Amino acid sequence: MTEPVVAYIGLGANLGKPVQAVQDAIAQLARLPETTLSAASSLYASAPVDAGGDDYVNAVVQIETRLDAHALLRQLQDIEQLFGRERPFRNAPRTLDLDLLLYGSHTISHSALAVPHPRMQDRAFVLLPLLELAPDIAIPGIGHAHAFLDSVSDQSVRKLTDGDRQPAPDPDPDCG
Ligand code: PH2
Ligand code: MG
Ligand code: MG
Repeated sequence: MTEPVVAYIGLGANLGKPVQAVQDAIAQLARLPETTLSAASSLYASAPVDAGGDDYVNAVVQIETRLDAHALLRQLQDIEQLFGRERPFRNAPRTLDLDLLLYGSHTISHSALAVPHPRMQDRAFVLLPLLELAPDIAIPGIGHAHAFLDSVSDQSVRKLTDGDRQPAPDPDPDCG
């Protein structure tokens, strides 16, 4: 039996109900075969980068998996389909995007799969949740993730709180 590999998956959504989609997708990732979900970051709201549409909800999860990288990618694409993902044009708004960011310390350069995910070090919506889970993580061939924080500090990303996720409660009738 092969040793499990620690991998990181980026989640993003900005169509439909993005908070619900990201939460439900994390539950789906926890059910992947030959895989354990070991950690999930907070949810973040982020302005679209190189894309249009509404703000995104983003998160990162850490898994330990015995799936090889291509089998894992197929599983991620199946989950995207389950959430009604359509691809009308590049970086179109999406109900759910699951990106394989890191697969152990592997580098993969294949027409269907590039790992580490290209441009991940340029995106605050990836770096912040990733560093929440793994403050010392290095991006193979690129460098320590935290070294790129300064260069993305102009990107708008904020951690979601419980208040962002639930409808506001009814006003208290006793308060005036
Ligand atoms: N994903 C993209 C393009 N731009 N911007 C934000 N804020 N979050 C994303 O997940 C995102 C994006 C392509 O996958
Ligand atoms: Mg993406
Ligand atoms: Mg993608």
